[in-house]
Amino acid sequence: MSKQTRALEAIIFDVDGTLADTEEYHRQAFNEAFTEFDMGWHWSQAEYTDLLSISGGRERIRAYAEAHLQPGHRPTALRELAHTIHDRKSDIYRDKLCNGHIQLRSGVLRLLQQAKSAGLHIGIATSSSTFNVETLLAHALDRPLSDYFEVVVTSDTVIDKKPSPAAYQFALAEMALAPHQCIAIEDTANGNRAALDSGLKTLITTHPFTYTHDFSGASLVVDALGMPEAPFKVLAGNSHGSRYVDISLLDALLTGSRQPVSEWVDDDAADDRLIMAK
Ligand code: XBP
Repeated sequence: MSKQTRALEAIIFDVDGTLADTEEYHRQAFNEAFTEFDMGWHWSQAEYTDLLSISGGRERIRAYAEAHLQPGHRPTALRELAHTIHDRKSDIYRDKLCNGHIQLRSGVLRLLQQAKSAGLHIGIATSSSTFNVETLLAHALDRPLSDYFEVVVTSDTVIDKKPSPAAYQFALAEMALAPHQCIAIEDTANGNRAALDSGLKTLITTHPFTYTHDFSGASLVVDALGMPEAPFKVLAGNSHGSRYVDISLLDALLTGSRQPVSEWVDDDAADDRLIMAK
């Protein structure tokens, strides 16, 4: 089998619902903040499932307030109210991360370690805040965040939230890579859209809050990255005979055919081989 130049140079991860199942922590934090502010609001899991169609907690609160407060509130007042409640919600969320036992989703640490060993670029593109990401990964990762992620794009980096492609475009620019060299791993329709509109192919890992989302255009939809001893369930797309997500499968999603990682050569070696062949 001729050696094949690998296409995959980077993996860009979403955070909430992708690296870890954090959305239930977020939902509880929203509700505790609503109680503290005596808003009379409570987001059930079913309601939160719908609300996850809005990226960004502050935007989620403001949209809900516009629909549930008595009319006549000035837009600036609604914006300030959402901002104040969201700041308190974020403090409560981070306390939950610090006092809970949040873990990375199945297969995430295995894939991070494999990608790092293979010299791939690894990035993050999220609609949540840098502080939230740092708090989550300080408690869920086995090493400092910077040991894995060379780029972390958050709501503090770019203003526009998903489905805007801004976060992925910023991450690509920071890594100086072209979209065709990267793949995004996401969990929501907005995240899938944001990555696709950035020119990236996408792998979706679903969970109860978002499995009903429209993932049109995704290369593969599975219920988790999976492990050799706990394979994923394929919900849509071509898994190329894989039972769990590894860098060889991610490369196959970019190239259309699977090559064992041992068959990979990097671009420089491939160029040298081509020169020799002339
Ligand atoms: C998920 C979001 C966030 C979280 C809540 O971001 O949309 O809004 O639900 O976090 P992503 P905040 O999927 O891009 O990681 O309250 O900090 O927004």
